[in-house]
Amino acid sequence: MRLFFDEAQRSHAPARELHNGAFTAYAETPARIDAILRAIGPVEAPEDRGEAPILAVHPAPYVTFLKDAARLWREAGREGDAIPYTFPIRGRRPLDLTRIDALIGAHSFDATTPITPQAWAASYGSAQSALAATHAVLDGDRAAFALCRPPGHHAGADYCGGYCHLNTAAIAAQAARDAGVARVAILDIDYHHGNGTQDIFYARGEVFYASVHADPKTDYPFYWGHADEIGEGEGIGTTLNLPLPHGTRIDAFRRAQSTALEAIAAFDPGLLIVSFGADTWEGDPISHFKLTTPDYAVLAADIAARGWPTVIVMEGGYAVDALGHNVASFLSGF
Ligand code: SP5
Ligand code: ZN
Repeated sequence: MRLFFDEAQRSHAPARELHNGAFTAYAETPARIDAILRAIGPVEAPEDRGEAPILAVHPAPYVTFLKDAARLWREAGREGDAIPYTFPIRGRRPLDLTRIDALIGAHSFDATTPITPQAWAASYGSAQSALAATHAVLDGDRAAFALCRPPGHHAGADYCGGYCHLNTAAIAAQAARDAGVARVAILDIDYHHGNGTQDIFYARGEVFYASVHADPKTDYPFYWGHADEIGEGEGIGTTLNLPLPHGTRIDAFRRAQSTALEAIAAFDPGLLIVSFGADTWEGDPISHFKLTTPDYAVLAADIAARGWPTVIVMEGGYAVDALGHNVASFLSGF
């Protein structure tokens, strides 16, 4: 299987994040990259496909904001990473925002996703890795892996959050659509619901989004991922949410994933994108499921058995010492 990663993805390294009311060490650290590389072996740098496939998902003003935010933060006299603290909640009218404090709040849904001077370059590299894996599969490979870090599934078309700036799975899905694949499915098995991916495709019928995740009644991102969210308009029936309780082990997780795979099979996709998070692992420091390292090979084999051309993009997973083994176990199933 071809494996893609761009060295620029290392550069984004926030110092800290707001966690339970205090600042703690940032969980989505570049050390995650080395843990994965050690376990999966040599990777290829992606070809640079430019900004067009990113702009096919994310509006230009949002991309401009990501490029400018750290500089505007500095110009406002601040040190350290840009962090939002005020948000235009439901119903605020569109405004011509220029102050960095206003811009960053309008383009974020949480205060846990700092924007460093390197955030754009790293996220751009992550998106290019996802695109390279997508094109490998479009060109005939059975499966390909993109070591996407920063991750992507919490980023909406025009907002960041959950350590994500650009939605790599959505960029991959849109690239596949633009290459002529009529129906694309996304299976999200990160611990957290992929609110950004769901939002981007919520009203679209040609991209199916299925997610197995911690119940948003108890877990981040709280406002998305409930079982009654099924899509809207043209997209009714092409969103499937399967929330699970704390303590979930492989049997219940595997059953939920099979439910998702059955729904995807009925949709009959030409290509599958897997948003893979290893934060479902039993020792993950920020999560509450109980999957083991060998379980990931089982889940992957169930996916591979369906026979769809498959692009795997990396999402979360914060137990750095186990992360490489968990990713390698998952990839071994293909
Ligand atoms: C891609 C992904 O898995 N994003 C997860 C974002 C979860 N954010 C909410 C939980 C915050 C936990 N903060 C842990 C800080 C450790 N120092
Ligand atoms: Zn996660």
